[in-house]
Amino acid sequence: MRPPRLPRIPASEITDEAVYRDRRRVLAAFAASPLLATLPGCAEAEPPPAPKVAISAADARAGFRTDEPLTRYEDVTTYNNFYEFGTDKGDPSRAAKTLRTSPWSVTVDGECARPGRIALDDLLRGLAPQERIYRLRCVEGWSMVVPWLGAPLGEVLRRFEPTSKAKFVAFTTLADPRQMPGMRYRSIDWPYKEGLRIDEAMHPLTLLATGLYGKPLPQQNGAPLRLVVPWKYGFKSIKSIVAIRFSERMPETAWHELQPSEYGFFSNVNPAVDHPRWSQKTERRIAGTKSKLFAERIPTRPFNGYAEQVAPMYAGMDLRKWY
Ligand SMILES: Nc1nc2c(c(=O)[nH]1)N[C@H]1C(S)=C(S)[C@@H](COP(=O)(O)O)O[C@H]1N2
Ligand SMILES: [Mo]
Repeated sequence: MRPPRLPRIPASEITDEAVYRDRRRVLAAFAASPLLATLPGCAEAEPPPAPKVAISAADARAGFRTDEPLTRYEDVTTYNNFYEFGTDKGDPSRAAKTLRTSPWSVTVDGECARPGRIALDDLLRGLAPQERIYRLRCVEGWSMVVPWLGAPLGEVLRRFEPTSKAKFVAFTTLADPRQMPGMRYRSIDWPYKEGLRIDEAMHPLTLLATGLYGKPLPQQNGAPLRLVVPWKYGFKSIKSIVAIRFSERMPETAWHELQPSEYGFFSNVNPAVDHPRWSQKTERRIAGTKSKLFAERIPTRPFNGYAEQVAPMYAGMDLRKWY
């Protein structure tokens, strides 16, 4: 039996809808869609409460785990940004099912002693998946708490022996129009690109995720391999990575290229610096067990609450300048 179709939520309940529609407006090729996204994945009945996670003092200090309520699996996997599969939040979970994630290989090159194309299994060989419970703060003003599985990016990168010229690391998403229907819109200049400074890439909080909720990563969340950089706006957490390059120069990134005045290279979460078109002081936390998409509005914290762990990397930098 098919579950009954859920009613569309009134616009008044989704203030953030305006925000992401507004962001989407910069993508010139799109006709403005008057439709609200359908509310995905919400059950009729109240689901059982999320299990309370016990975290050690050491993990809390490192920022590896938070004891905030987890966002429900159903929401983490049906409320997505993955423009290669469409720009509505429900598009990726519908359209990405056909993304072939095996076999998968990653090309690593640039300023390193051991470049090459490597199968995913070899890339991660010997690295036991670690669980990290991170906040994810999208630049649009919503946030989640996600239990990821993955390997610290730094441990993976070290295997390629970056040289002293490797000041930055650039990442590229797969770009296959046959598998990615959203690519027919010339929204982003595909492939999606992201980058980190080398110290950010090597930071213990930076994760190469392969799973969530103890399961392999669903396609819509960036299978089989995606970045998670919890102190930066979500768009830095690039999905379905096929290439990694060490470089001496700061690499171009997809959102910066599209709108340099709105999306910088660093993009550290910063409530003191508004997006040119909306405030970043607060966020809607999608969490808990209530059958509603947006939970309460909470204050956004500098570096998304990871200041203690990452702020020293930016000492002396004018953070107001680096939106
Ligand atoms: N390749 C690619 N990676 C991407 C995106 C995208 O559109 N394409 N969207 C980004 C944005 S804006 C966010 S907020 C996160 C969302 O991750 P999630 O869907 O797993 O929550 O993925 C980021 N990574
Ligand atoms: Mo985002």
